[in-house]
Formats: sequence, structure tokens, C-alpha cells
Amino acid sequence: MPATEPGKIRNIAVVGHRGVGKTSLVEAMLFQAGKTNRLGTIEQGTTVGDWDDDEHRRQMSLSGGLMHLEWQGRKINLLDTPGDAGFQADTYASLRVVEGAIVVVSGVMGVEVNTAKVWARSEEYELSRVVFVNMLDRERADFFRTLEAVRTQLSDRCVAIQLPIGAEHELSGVVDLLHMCAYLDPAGGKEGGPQPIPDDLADQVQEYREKLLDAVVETNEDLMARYLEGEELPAADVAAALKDAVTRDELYPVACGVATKNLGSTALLDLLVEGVPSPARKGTTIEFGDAKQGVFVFKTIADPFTGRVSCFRVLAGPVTGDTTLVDPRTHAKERLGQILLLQGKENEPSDALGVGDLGAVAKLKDVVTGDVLVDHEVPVEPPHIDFPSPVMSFAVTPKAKGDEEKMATGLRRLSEEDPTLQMRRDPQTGEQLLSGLSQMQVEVAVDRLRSRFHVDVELQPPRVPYKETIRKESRARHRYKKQTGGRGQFGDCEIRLEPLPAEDGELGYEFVDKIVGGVISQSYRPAVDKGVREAMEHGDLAGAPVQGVRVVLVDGMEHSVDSSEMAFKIAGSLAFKEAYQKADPVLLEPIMELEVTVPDDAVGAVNGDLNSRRGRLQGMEPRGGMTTVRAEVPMAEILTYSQALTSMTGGRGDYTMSFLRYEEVPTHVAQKIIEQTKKEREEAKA
Ligand SMILES: Nc1nc2c(ncn2[C@@H]2O[C@H](COP(=O)(O)OP(=O)(O)OP(=O)(O)O)[C@@H](O)[C@H]2O)c(=O)[nH]1
Ligand SMILES: [Mg+2]
Repeated sequence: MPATEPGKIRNIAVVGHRGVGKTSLVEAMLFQAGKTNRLGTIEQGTTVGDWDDDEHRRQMSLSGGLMHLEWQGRKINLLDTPGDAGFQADTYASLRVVEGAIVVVSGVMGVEVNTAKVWARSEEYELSRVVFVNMLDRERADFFRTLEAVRTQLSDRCVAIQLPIGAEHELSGVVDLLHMCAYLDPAGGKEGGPQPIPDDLADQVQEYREKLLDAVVETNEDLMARYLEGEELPAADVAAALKDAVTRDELYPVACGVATKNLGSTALLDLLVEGVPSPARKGTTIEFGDAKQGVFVFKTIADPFTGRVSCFRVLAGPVTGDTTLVDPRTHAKERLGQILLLQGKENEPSDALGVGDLGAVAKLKDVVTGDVLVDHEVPVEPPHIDFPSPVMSFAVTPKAKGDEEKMATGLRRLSEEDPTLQMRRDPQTGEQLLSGLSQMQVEVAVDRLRSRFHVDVELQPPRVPYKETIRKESRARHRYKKQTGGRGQFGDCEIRLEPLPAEDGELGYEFVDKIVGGVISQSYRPAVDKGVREAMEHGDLAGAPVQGVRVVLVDGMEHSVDSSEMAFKIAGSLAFKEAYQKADPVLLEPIMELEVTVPDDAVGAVNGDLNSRRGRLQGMEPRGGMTTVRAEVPMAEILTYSQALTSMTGGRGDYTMSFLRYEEVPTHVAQKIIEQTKKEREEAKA
């Protein structure tokens, strides 16, 4: 199969809030385009996009899926992305390699937390956008209310390009305002050809057709002139102007339908071809210098059988299986090998892949997500994808002794696949920590360790990353002296501690050398700093790292024979411990920004519960039967929030959270933590 030319490609990411029907919509498009011969469902676990066992079990997308279809002689690459806040790595990476995005919203819920987030990210990357209002068959769904919400909350340049025929249970089709025709509900079968618009909708269709034309001609002078002269504009001309406007981000067409019934697929696919730019027209902002061949790796799949599969966008090419590229990050040469076109979990070989196209190869040696590979080393910055930082950490231990290595390898592979999943060793406890964006993300990783890497691990409850700091100045002097037989030990230093204000919300550390008259030689002073730093790793209150301190070395003494770096390090460390106790030390805890979306009737219970978790309410937004509650809550209080929310809302609630800042722990709470630490320390000693 020869490479598709860039003008004939559409790269589209399907994004939106959790559970709005993105995977179902991709399924409908694949079915309508004849790529599959039946419409798969989430309930039966038969969609192309959600093929993983863990996705079936949880009935949600956990990672991005790459699919493609042909429509009107164009190749449309579709990237289905997860909407859950815990699985956003693929979503953000996918947005980096497309020209366009379909932003799916529920006709019941309208604009939700993650809708706004993916919209902002698309804005940052200047992506062309189409909004798809889905689930119009559901009770309380309302296209016009959702259109208004989209216009006020996302952009007033959103304009309807389709209208529903009927509503809720009586929804029977959609009207395509561009081609002035209707499509009738195929009830899960193939959508039939265009039909005449029902007479009783004539007035409403006229009104919205005018709004659409007004918006389009506004962006095109020539068309505007013809329109004002009363010319009946042909659909092709309107489409061409619309595509220009969409390309330049001046308009966002709003389409609609019912993904699970395959209603609206034809009009949406037509819109992707006619109204959304190809790589030839819009292209990518990823740099590749003067490279003649180049690819950008946006996703890595850790397959225990095939090994590593790298998904990429061709920046310069075409590339073939024989292409050898170099990774400027490692300077290593990589031969691509068989090029693959992915269709969910299936793949088909392809001879070549042209500029702008998306595909995959297996078994690259040392390539990670985010790498740009080029035919010769060019001095370019690989694009930085700003992944969200992990917000919670769990200690993981293998159930069987001796599985540590296997666990570490598995975790490494999983975090290659999802860069927001990170592992590190806790310097305080030596435990292996697994950090992620949500509890579910970490639990899924544990499930995958078992299913893919055959390691059973235990997950300890998450630990709160407390910190300690001081509130006032203090001083201490420590003399470390030992006389045992031969050469002794002697180090003597006096330090002053001062609170160091946070910079950009980050608490830091500063060491200031104020020694006069050389009472301690230059060579021993860094040893004091080193000793202080070591002592600061475990504060006296709860063994948490101490931050936000300036340490001033003011005085000291040395011995011509017995002094050593070691002696000064110990003296520094002990002086710090003494001074620390006198500096009014306090415990700090991370505060999270929480957004909970629940049915209106559960708001009271949720607010009461947040109150009992030391939460501070920041605002409430009712919308279509659901309310979004925003609050600031200490991390320690919401480590196990998902279970509580499920039981309060019967599983109809949803929440996201992100780190906000550190704050002092209230005294009565701090006291308990300090006592608990003391107890643990004594137990450890015993
Ligand atoms: N009634 C109705 N149900 C729908 C429609 N689209 C999707 N659903 C159902 O809504 C649920 C979520 O659909 P998905 O396709 O998994 O949604 P998603 O946006 O891919 O979800 P995540 O990937 O987890 O964010 C499933 O139970 C679907 O069957 C629709 O248009 N109408
Ligand atoms: Mg999905």
C-alpha cells in the first residue's frame, strides 16, 4: 500500500469528559465507514477502541486507541482518548499529533470539568475543533441548552451545523444544515442516505441555517458579498469557507447525534472531510529542522509478547520499514522495521507512511514517548508535553519474596506506557512508591502487573507527603569531640535558623556562610552544610523532610590535628537538631483542589461529608440535574474518597483533584500524627 498524501489525511483526536460516548462515537464512525461489520458496545466489551480486559471490566477507556477509516477518498485517523482524570497522559499526547479534535459533550450534562480542560489544551495547540453533542436520546437531554452552554462556557464561536429531529425518547434523526438534508435514526444499523427535512421543522431549520451562514460569511469577504446580494450559496462554497474558518480557529461547528445508535455518523464524517483541515493545510508545530525523514513518538504500548510498540506521527518522509533514523536524545540508530497501521488491538502491515500520517512500529531499542527521530542529528528541541503531575503515592511490595526485580521491570514498562505513572524509592522508609493521578490509575497498574507481567503485588494505603518547617529564628552550637587512643575527632559550629519564605509556592533551603576570621577553615564549612541537609531529611516532628529554612553558619572552632570533614558534618547535623527544636517547628500537609460532580439530590450529603473531612467549600454549579461542588480539602482526608462517593451517590458521582499548596496542619490533628510517628519509631527500635 503506497503512502497516503498529506492532503488526503485527517488526524482527529476524540476528547471530552469521562463517559460522554467518545469510544462509542469512534465505534459508530468505523461501522458506518465499513471498517467493521457490526456496531460494538461498551456493555458487551465489543468496541474496537476499548479492547483491553481492564477496560472491559471497568467499562471505560484507560488508554488511547489509534484507529483509521476511509471516507470520501480520505484517510481519517481517529485517536480515541480516555476522559477519566486519572488517565490523561494519552489524551494530552494525542492532542499533540492531530490537526483537529472532536470535543464530545453529553446532551444531558453539557460542559463538564474535563471538557473545559481538553478545550484549553486544544486551544494551546491551536487545534481545529468540532463539538459533538451526544446522548440526545437520553432523558433530560437538550441540544439547544447544551449548545448555549458550549457557547457561553467554551467559545461564542461555536455554531450549530446540525439539529436534532425530536428529543429524548422521541429523537428520530438529525438535520445537516450544511447540505440541507436529514438522516433518520438507524437504531444501531447502517445509516441510510440523505432524506428530505421534515416539514414541521422548516422554521427552526431556516433560523439555524441563517445563523450558520451568517457565521461563515462573516469570515469570508467574497462569500459575504454574494450572500448580501441574495445569492443562494452552494453547499460546496459554504463548506470551503467553513473549512478555512475552522482551520484558522475562527469557527467551531457543533454537530449532534446518538453514538450508540449510529445516528449522526454520516454527517459527522462528511464534516471531518469537508470542514476540518488536513496535515497539508494545517500541519504540525513539532520541529524537525532540515531532516528529510523524521517521526515523533507520541505513545508507547508495553506488550509482553510483541515487546514495545511505538506509535508515531510522520514529520518528514515518507518512511518505510527500511528507514533507519537516529534518536538525538540517545544518539542511537534505530531501524524502524515493519510499519503497522493500528486498528485498536489489531494491526495491518503497511509498506510506507507519508508525511502527516499516524502509524506504529514494534521493538525500537531505546525510544520513549516524546522522542523525535530524524535521519540525521538536527539541533531541535523535542516538543514538551506537559503531563499532569502525580497527586498520590502508594507503597507497593511483591507478595512473593524475590519478585522485586520482576515488579520493578513491570512497573518500568507500565510507566513507559503512561508517563503520569511514576515510581521511586521513598528516602524515609526505603519503600517502593508508585505515584499516579488517581487511586484507580494505580489499581489498574497493579492489575496489569498481574495480568501482563505475572507479579502479584500488595498495595499499602497511600502515604501523605507531609513536610515540616519552622516559624521563628533560633540558634544552637554543637561541639563534637572524641578522644579515643590515637587521632581524635573535633568539630564545633554555631548556626542560626531563619524561616525562608516560599518562592512560587515552593519551600526551599539556603545555606549562608558568615564565618569571620577563619575560625573554621574554608574546607570544613561545606561539611556543616552537608550535615544540616542530612538532618533535614527527617524532621523531628513526624520524620518528614524539613523545608523553608535558611541556615546561617555564624561561628565555630577547629582543632589543628583532630578536625575532619566527618566531625564537622556530625557537628552540623546535631547543631541543626538542637536549633530545630527551639525554632517552633510545624507540620505541613498538601491541600488538594477537589471537584465533585453529583446528582442534585446528593449535594447535601456530599457537602456534609466534605465538611467532616476538613474541606472548605469554594463554590457550587448546578447544571442539568447534576451539581459540581468545588472544595479545598487536605489530601490526608480524601485518600479513600472514591469509595465514600460511590456509596453517597449510588455510583453516579465523579470527582477529580489536583495538588494546590502546602498548609500548616491544625494543632489537634498534628498532635495525633506526631504521636503516631513516635509510636512507629519506638516499635521500629524494639
Ligand atoms: N443512551 C446513550 N448512551 C450512550 C451514548 N453514547 C454512549 N453511551 C453509553 O455511555 C457509556 C459511556 O460510553 P463510552 O463510549 O464508553 O464513553 P467514553 O467517552 O468513551 O468514556 P471514557 O473513555 O471512559 O471517558 C456507555 O455505557 C455507552 O453505552 C448515546 O449516545 N446514548
Ligand atoms: Mg472511551
